[in-house]
Parts: sequence; C-alpha cells; structure tokens
Amino acid sequence: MLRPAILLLSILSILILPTAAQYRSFSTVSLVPRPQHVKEQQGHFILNANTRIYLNPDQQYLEFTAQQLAQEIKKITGQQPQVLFKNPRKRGSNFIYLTLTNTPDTLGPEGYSLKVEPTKIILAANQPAGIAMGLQTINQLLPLTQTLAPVTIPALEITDKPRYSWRGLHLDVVRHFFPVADVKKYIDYLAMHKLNTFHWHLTDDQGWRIEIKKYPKLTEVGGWRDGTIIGHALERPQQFDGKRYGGFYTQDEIREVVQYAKDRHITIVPEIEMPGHALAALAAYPELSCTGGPFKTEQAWGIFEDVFCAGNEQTYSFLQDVLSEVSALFPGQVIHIGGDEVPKTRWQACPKCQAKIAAENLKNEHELQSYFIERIGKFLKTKGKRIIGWDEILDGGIPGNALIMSWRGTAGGIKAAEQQHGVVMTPTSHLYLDYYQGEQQLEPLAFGGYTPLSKVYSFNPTPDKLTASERRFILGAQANLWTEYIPTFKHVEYMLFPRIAAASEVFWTNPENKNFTDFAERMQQQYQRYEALGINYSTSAYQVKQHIAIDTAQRQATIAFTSDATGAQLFYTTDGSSPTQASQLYTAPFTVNKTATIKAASFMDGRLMDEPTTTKLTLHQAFARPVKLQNKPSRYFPGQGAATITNGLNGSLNQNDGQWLGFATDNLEAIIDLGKSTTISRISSSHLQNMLANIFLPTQLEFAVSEDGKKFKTVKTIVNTTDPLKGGIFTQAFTAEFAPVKVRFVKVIARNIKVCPPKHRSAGKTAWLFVDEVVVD
Ligand code: NAG
Repeated sequence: MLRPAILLLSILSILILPTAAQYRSFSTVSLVPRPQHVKEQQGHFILNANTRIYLNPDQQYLEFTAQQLAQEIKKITGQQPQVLFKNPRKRGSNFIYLTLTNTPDTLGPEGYSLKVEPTKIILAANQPAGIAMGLQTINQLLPLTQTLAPVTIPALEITDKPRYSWRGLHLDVVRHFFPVADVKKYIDYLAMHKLNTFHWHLTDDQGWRIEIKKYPKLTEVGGWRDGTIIGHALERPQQFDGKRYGGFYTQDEIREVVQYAKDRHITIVPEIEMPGHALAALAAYPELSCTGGPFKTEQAWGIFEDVFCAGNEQTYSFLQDVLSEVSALFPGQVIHIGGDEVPKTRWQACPKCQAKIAAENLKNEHELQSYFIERIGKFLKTKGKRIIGWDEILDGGIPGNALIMSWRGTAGGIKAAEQQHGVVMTPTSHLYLDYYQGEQQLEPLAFGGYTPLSKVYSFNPTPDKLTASERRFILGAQANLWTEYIPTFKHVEYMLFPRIAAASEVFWTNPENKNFTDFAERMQQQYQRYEALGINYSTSAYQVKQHIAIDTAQRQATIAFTSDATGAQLFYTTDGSSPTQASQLYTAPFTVNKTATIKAASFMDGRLMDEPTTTKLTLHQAFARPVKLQNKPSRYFPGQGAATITNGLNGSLNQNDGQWLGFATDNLEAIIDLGKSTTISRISSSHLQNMLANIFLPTQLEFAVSEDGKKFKTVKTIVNTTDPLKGGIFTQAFTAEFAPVKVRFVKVIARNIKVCPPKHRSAGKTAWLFVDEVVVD
C-alpha cells in the first residue's frame, strides 16, 4: 500500500486542522460520521448461519430496523439471520440483540450504545431512532462485499449521539425532476449518513411538482415547461433545447415517500416557495400575480420579477388551501415556505399591494413580505405546523415563531439566534453542494463557487460569537443540492459523494472528535464502499492543489502540493506533459526559477485517481518585483496583495480565484520596481471582462517607464475598442511594444469605465476593473 509523504500530511495539518492535541484515530474501524466514543477491544464476533437477531417481544416497532440489518447481513454472508422476538433470558450466544433501555436519558432521542463482544452484539438506545442510527454503524463494520470467508466484526464499545438534532439534506426536484425511485435512493443516502431531515424543494419558477387536488392546473400546467436552458444561465446569448420537460408526484406517491422516510426515522420538510420563485404556479393561475400575466413555466435559471401578489386576498386563500393539503400529507411539524430572492418591483407598482401596505400600516415592501410570511405562519399554526424560511424572511422583521435557514452566510442565523429563533445553518460558502468540488476546468458544469471536501468539513454550525444561551437556538445544519446544472441522478450522486460524508460529520460529531486528516484516512474505506454500492462518487478530493509561494529575494517560486485525500502518491512534471508514475515523485516543496507548466496528479495502487491539475508560471522581468498601487483594490478582491500582478500566475475566468485584483470605480495605477536598471521592450497588462458580473475591460491604458521612479515617460497609450457590452467571460491582454529602453520603473494606468454603461442591466451602477499579471520583457 502506498503511503502519503509525511510532509503532505504535515502541510495538510497546518492548512486545515485546528489544534488536534488529544485527538486519537481508530486503528481497526473506519466509521463516518465518527462516533463520539469508541473503545476498541480484543477479539471479534463471528457472523455465521446460526447468528440470530433478537428483539424483546414488547418492542415490535424495532422490527423494521432489525429486518434491515438482517438484509444487510445477507448481502455480505449470503445468509439472512432470523429475526426473533425472544425472551431475553433464554438467548445463549451468537446473537445480535436490539433493545430499548430505560437507562437515564444520556443518549438522547437518537443516541445509541453498541457493544460487540465475541459472543454477542448488543445495540441499545432510548428510542427507536437511536437503534436506526446504530444500525448504520453496524453496517459500516461489515465487510464491503459478499465474501465466503468468515465474516467478523471487531469487538468494541461505542457510545454515540449526535451533536445536532437537525441534520439535513435538501434536494431540488424542480430544476430537474427525479422520480420516486431516485428520491428513495436519496433517502437511503441520508440514512447511511445518520441524517434525519430531508428538505424536499417541490415548487419553483421552473415547475410545480406536488399534486394539489383543489388546484389541478398546478401540475397540469405548472408541472411542465416547454424547454430548458442549455449551458450556464450567465452565458449570452441564452439558448434553449425546446424539449418539453416536467413531472410531478401524485399524492399517493408523496405518501409512499413519506412512509419510506419515516421507516428510516427521517422527517421530510416539504418546501412550497412563496412569495417568489413562483412562476410555475402563476403560469397555472395568473390571477394570483400583480399583473395578471400571462406567464409560462420558466425555462431559464435565476430570479424572476413576477411573484405572488401580496395585496390580493385570493393569494392567501389559494396558499392556505395548498398548505392544508400539504400539511395533511406530511406528518412532520415543520413546513418550509421559501421566502428567498423576492424582487419587490411588481409590488411597488401594484395598487393592491400598495393598498395592503397602507391598510396594514406597513412601512414598505419588505414589511409587506414579513406580513405575508407572518400570515402564512399563523395559518399553519392552526394546522399544528411551524414554518421555516430562507434568511430573507428576517428582512422586514422576523415573523412569529419562524425558524430560519441561513443560506447567505451565517449572519442571518446569528441574528435569528440572538432573537431566540431556531436556526438551521446552510451557508453557500460551505454547504452548497451544487458548487464546484474541484478545479472548475476539471469538473462538469456547476452553478459556480467552490466547496471542496475539506471546506465542507471545516464548517462549524455554531458560531463562536453566540453566547451559551443563544447557541441553544442553533438546531443544526443542512447541505443543499440545487439542480439547475444536475440533470441526472448519476450526476446527483457525483455532487453528493463524498461531500455528504464530510457534512454528516459536521452535523453529527462533536468538534473535539473531528480531524480532517483522520477523516480523509477513514474516507479511503468509504470510497470502496461507494464503489461496492455502485455509487457514482467524485474523485475530486484526489485532485492536487498547487500552492505557490513567491520568494522575492531569490526571485523563484516554491511549490507545495496538498489534496483532500490520503493514501495516494503525487507525481508531477514541469514541462507541461501529463504526469505518470515515472514522473517526479513529490516528497517536499520544490522551487522553480524559470517559466514552467507544472502538472500534478495523485496515483494509488497504480491508478490515476483524478485529472492532473496545472499551474502555468511565467518568469519575466517584473516577476517577484514589488508593486506600489495608487488606489487600494476592493476588500472583496484583494488577491494576495499588490504583488499578485507580478507573481507569474495568470488569473483564470473565475474572478474569485484569488489571482485578481478588483477595483470598484477606481483606476489601476501601479508602479513596479524592477530592482535595477533593466533593458525592456514590452509591457503587457491582462484584464477580465464578465459583463454580467459588472466587470469590464479598461477603457484606456497608459504604459510609462522611468529610471528614478519620479519622472515617467509614456511609451504607449491604448484606447480599448472592445464593446463593453460584449457578453461572455474572457480575459484580454493589452500590450505596448517599443524600442528597447534601459529603465528601473514601469508604470501602468488602466482606466475604469466607472459605471456600467447605458443599456447594461445595471446601467449607472458601480463598475469593476480587474487586473492580473503585468508582464514586462
Ligand atoms: C440561490 C437560490 C436558489 C438557487 C441556488 C443555486 C437559495 C435559497 N436560493 O440563488 O433558488 O437554486 O441559489 O445555488 O439558495
């Protein structure tokens, strides 16, 4: 077995780990999420044809879990143990005993204790849910695949219970639809990871996916769209496939899924979006909008201005009818009412909405949104339900006893907890699984962002900032899977695995029992488990992350590699060729002092684990030279300081890659000190345009040189002729070539367009200028 370089581990620990002084890893078992207490013992239990599963005669309700265990054992040994309700005193040996105990309630509703001894296995809990959690632990102690060899389970003692009571996973079945069989599989994946809450996103602009008997057009019309956008919604021009697309769940199917989840101790939180993300409903019932429509079920992704009319009483009676049916279908206490991304433009222009604002003494449209949500919350209370909404519902004052799902970072969650409202943390930064998990150019098209395995793992749902009494309001956390760019269930699996494992440990395991390197070690067995289960998991954690440090004294780059996986060896080349196991083996950071293309990849047991990553390093006269900036870049786009533009690395098409300096309204005015008088004949400055992100190329550039850093001589002025409204995302270098001069200082001025140009969707608003790498030769 190949071992990782010690150094890789130590770099990983420096980069990722908190202090891990007392942390101890397991030697024989590989459990995810890691239980709170594990004591490994001598010996093992042997499963054979005579092994029985026993339940107390008065604990029939454990039978479902017991049968699940019997079937899991059958998959491995070929023999299904009998499940018997048997008097505990007559048990003898060679059995697995599942039992509810009446011990003091230290295990809570979902905790369990598991004792594996050579003669018996005892799984005990206070509640059936705890037994179901313990079942998942036993499953992970079984071999991965069917075997003829005697199946042994290592002797140990586990006492375990979750850190949080809300351990959620969300699935958007609107942007792409997944039939019942897929949804059940998804629920299996929740169960596997000891998650207990399935947030089912059932309605949105692009579809209405739940049958409502009183309003059949919701699914007849709103369940279908006439086509779907091709590629990323930010691309221009937008293109559509013209294929009718849709589907929905009948109420019978919903009941079937609810039961399926319930058997596995998973609660479903259905989401009915309001007042925004409602175009599918409005396509069916346009009278519920401010303008009256007509509308079509949306075919693109984004935020749309037509929302439910908040001034129309019909809207409320419609939603109450819908929610009555929904409440009857879902036994869980919580219903998600959306509340995110509600443009207020229609309400501003709508006489009914304005009349409602006046009649209810509301200040503005934000308070109208609060009124709306509050009213729905009150209604649902009469049905015995409680609402949860995206953090925007905080904006106009937090309604009633609403729970908050904090997705735009953790600030909303903090604010809600301070006001004693229950919170579920789902920040995009760590828990959006529709974001890239590896390097963008190596991954299938995704929404954007970057949430690799280690980033997910590093999340702490309870912000340090909260006081002890406020912390009690953090109910837990949840990972979200929006499916704009995820058309198939295979692709769902790819985005989910392995990040769901990291998320589960964030939700379940106490911080003092967490450690990323140890998790990555345990993941080696999880990857094999995924393989055995035929899950289409991502190997992106094996992608090599290249960390480049510039040594300005020596004018060279030091390259270090890490990855989010352990157990692999890293090989690399510096000439742009694809690495193989005959290439250079990475053992320690190394230096590069000439232009190079570095490619690196992980190999394990002779196998290339994922695509190589690439760094292009350009050494030029300004490389590693100090830069002085006249204007400071925005705090949102600081790169790695001024010298980012002379670090030999070019910014990518992703403005967030850390290589770009971004200026809001300001110009770039940079002076580079070449250190000594140097002969040069070329200066080039690279810029980004991403018109839809309000990032524009400079309107004009001036290149100047100086011997003393005071008196500059302009060598070239370039007026940019590219249309600022040119779509797409691209970079452009502007170059001055001139007769060789001997100088020490180089100055580049790039002029910001300052405001978005006329005809732009943000015309008149702040424009951005982005620069990376000023190359001097
Ligand atoms: C947000 C939207 C959602 C979209 C997702 C993609 C929330 C609460 N709202 O813009 O409709 O699918 O991001 O990451 O996430």
